[in-house]
Amino acid sequence: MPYQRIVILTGAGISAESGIKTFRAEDGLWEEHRVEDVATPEGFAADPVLVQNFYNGRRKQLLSDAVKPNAAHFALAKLEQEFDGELLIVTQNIDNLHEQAGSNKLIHMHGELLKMRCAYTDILYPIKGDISVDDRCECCGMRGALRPHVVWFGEMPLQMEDIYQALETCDLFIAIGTSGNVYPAAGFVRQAGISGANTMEINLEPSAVQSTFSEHRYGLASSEVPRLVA
Ligand code: BV8
Repeated sequence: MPYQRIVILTGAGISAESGIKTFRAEDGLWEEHRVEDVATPEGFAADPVLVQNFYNGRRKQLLSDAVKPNAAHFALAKLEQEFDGELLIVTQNIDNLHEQAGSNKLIHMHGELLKMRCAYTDILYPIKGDISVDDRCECCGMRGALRPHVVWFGEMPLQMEDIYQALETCDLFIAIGTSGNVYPAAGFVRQAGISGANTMEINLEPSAVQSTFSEHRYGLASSEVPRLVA
């Protein structure tokens, strides 16, 4: 590859073939719930039990033997090992399949399902089970203080400065498995283009921002990504 600095944005589509539901497919996550009810601070305040159960269910599925990284995750981990330039994966996903596949240079801009956070102190804790509204927080002893370490709508995504810095200097930007509906992630391709980077969309179908990409590859991530990395 003639490139030196690559930024890769991944979305729910890269984990679909690992058995994790995407958000906007007909059998998607949001079909069962209104986003406002389960992925906003207001929804959490209104019904913390519903929201904790929504994430407890997704955490249980992620930790089941049935959910493993697929060929797309492994191809990106191989790229990180073999590429002699700078590579950064920015994922919108809260699963840990990139880590399981061996990727290290990774930013979870929307948080992580296997971490919880004290709503008062922002201290993070690993979590492999359920979070209950009755759980007492270790750091402040408060009940109801523990929330999923997940960025909800209306909340600031994580490590935005690091991401914008990488977008300003990259010479290749690839988006994999994202519908381009959620900002600021959906705007990264424009940012990369302004920096003069080549931009490529790999998806099952054209995304909402497909016209901003200079290259497009449509198909399953598990076949298109290994082909790209080969
Ligand atoms: C913020 C964590 C301020 C929770 C998530 C109006 C206009 C513009 C913006 C806004 C607006 N009104 C409100 C906003 C802001 C809002 C937003 O964008 N709303 C949208 C709905 C309009 N954004 C926010 O609130 C964000 N915060 O803006 O703060 C700010 C801004 C800049 C700088 C600082 C501060 C916070 C958004 C984060 C919300 N949290 N996740 C959880 O996971 O439960 S978002 C959640 O949905 C995911 O994390 C992901 O980001 C998003 C889903 O998107 P995708 O990953 O793309 O998944 P989707 O199902 O949509 O698509 C999957 C794609 O894969 C499909 O295209 C499919 O074809 C493809 N696919 C499927 N299978 C495969 C495949 N491709 C290849 N192979 C396959 N096998």
